[in-house]
Amino acid sequence: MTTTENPTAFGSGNAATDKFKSERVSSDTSVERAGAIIKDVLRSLADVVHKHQVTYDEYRVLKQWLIDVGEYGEWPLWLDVFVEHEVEAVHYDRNNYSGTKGSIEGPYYVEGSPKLPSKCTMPMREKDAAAPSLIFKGQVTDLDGKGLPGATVELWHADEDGFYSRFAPGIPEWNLRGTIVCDDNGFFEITTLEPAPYKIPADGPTGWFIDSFGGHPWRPAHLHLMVKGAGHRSITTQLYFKDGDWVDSDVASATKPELILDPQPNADGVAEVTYNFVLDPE
Ligand code: MBD
Ligand code: FE
Repeated sequence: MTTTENPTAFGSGNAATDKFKSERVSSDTSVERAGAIIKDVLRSLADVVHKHQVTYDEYRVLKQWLIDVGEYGEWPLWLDVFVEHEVEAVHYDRNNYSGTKGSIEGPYYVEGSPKLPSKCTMPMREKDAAAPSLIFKGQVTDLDGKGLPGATVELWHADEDGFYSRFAPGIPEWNLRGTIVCDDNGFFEITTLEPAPYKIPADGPTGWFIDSFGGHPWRPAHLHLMVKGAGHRSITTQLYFKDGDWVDSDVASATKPELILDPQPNADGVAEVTYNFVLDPE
């Protein structure tokens, strides 16, 4: 290919929708529970329509926008940005987790990333290798601080331009994605790069939605993680960078004070940070 494709809302949206559709999800929700939830959703909508005296023009604009979100494939994006953090909070509380805090998965996780040894460098292009490196290391432990042998740390994050492999054109399939297999004491040491903040695409319905109320479209720079250990509950979380842009105003409301990294230059001048993951027993 001789031309460079630009990422579009339509492209990343539909890639996320295709990925999600391939998962075939289900839930054992009873008819009674579904009825209770759906009635409350409709009651809340009714309250909004009356409270704000919503007009027919506004209703039709909503209808068009809902159609657009679907056509651009942006339901995974919109829902994960505006709704998932509430579901994640309920999940963490109702299951009485007491280890490392979770955060939202977001639309860009891909299962089955290549396995990497406990000390590794993330798959990256020359262009990524030229960006400032980050050494991210730590240990996966149980609640008593005992290392979990062979725990896995799945890591995925945006590149230095804020784009994710698989969801933006021209990036190798598993770029900046990997499943790190920890050593016999649960330790890992990953060399990667500090990702850029993520901007919701401006040329699609999620971007228009944010513009319509004068919001900003940014997520702070972040690492996505899924951490698993035998006999322990998996966690999905994210880590952010101290004093980074948008850490205090994430469009996806997914930051937590416990999830902020503060990398410092090591003896070689490379930014390095240690973060330990604590998993609850099953
Ligand atoms: C992201 O990178 C992300 O993590 C979320 C939750 C939503 C949109 C883009
Ligand atoms: Fe992300």
